Amino acid sequence: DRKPRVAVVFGGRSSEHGVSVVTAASVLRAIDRDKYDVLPIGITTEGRWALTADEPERMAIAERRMPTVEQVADHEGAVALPVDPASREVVYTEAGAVPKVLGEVDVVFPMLHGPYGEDGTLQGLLELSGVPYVGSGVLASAVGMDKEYMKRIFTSFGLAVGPYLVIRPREWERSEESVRRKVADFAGAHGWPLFVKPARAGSSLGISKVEGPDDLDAAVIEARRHDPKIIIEALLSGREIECGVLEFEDGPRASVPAEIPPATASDFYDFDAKYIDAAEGIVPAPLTERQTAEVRRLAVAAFEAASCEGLVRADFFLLDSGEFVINEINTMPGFTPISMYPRMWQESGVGYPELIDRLLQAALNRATGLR
Ligand code: G1L
Repeated sequence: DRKPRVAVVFGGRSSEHGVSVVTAASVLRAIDRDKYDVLPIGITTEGRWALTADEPERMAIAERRMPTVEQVADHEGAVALPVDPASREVVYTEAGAVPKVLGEVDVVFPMLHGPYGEDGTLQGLLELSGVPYVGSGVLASAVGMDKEYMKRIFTSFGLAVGPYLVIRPREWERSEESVRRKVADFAGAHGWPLFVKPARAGSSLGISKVEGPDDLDAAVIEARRHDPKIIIEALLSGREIECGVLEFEDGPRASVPAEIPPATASDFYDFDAKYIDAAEGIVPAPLTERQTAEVRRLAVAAFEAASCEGLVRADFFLLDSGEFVINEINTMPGFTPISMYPRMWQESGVGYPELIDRLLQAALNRATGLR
């Protein structure tokens, strides 16, 4: 009886290429080789797909430099798949090559950050290829990437969100002046500072804290470099609480929650802090039993609201009023053994190898096609 073959797809043309390689190394180390055959597939910084060496020790940060797929792709026996997403021509003419390789795979563990990775597009390719994959599908991935639709969905499912304002591409292009007025009204209601963010961005890039109207234009221009649609959020005063949700055989369950201390939380602009200094998080969060039960209920509700699959990390603010407000969900949270999501599950009795096994089992048990 053949072992299921797992393709771990990592790297990619993202500012967080290195984070993905380091994370894939942890996953490659932890996957149970008695139970699964593993096929590491790296995507280079240029967008070339390659069957890479199954050598996680070569995928570590060395001499203060992030690792790249190129390091493991250039080994003897490496195969560059004939797909180059950088070139339209090759994608269209050779698109069949991806399903062909993936056709020999039972399940994909996608570990790509940002656009074309966690936004639902890769998930769509895998749907078309008929290959099951770990984590959320097309819709939940796309929702998790778009801060506007995320808030709209939470609101419609009765989850409280903080005050926000969306600036659509054409609004800014037609009249910067009317956008400035709209923002001034919003600040009149909710106060300064405001956070100006690209509506769809995988990391913390393009985010500014704006103290007053004079800094608005620069912040909008910076955010628009990452996404022409931007979202403006009020500052919420409260504690930052996170909770992991994992799909078990009988449905999703919430982990113990964690608290991100303010010093780390204010490093929002530094994405290294988000992934590498995750060790700062306090697990379990010092909350009352009622607060713990409440945030776990809300985390599962957020998972269901967005139709998530496999896993999600739900991030909340606990306001001074005692109310939990959902900030965002992350369908592909930081996933090294010291990242918050695995740490929250460790503390809940599910260790890293078991976590990976449960995610693979959930993906393999899912019917492909309509669900
Ligand atoms: F496949 C999972 F389990 F859904 C999954 C995949 C990828 C969980 C978390 C991640 N995370 C990452 O790949 C990343 C944080 C390295 C970049 Cl998004």
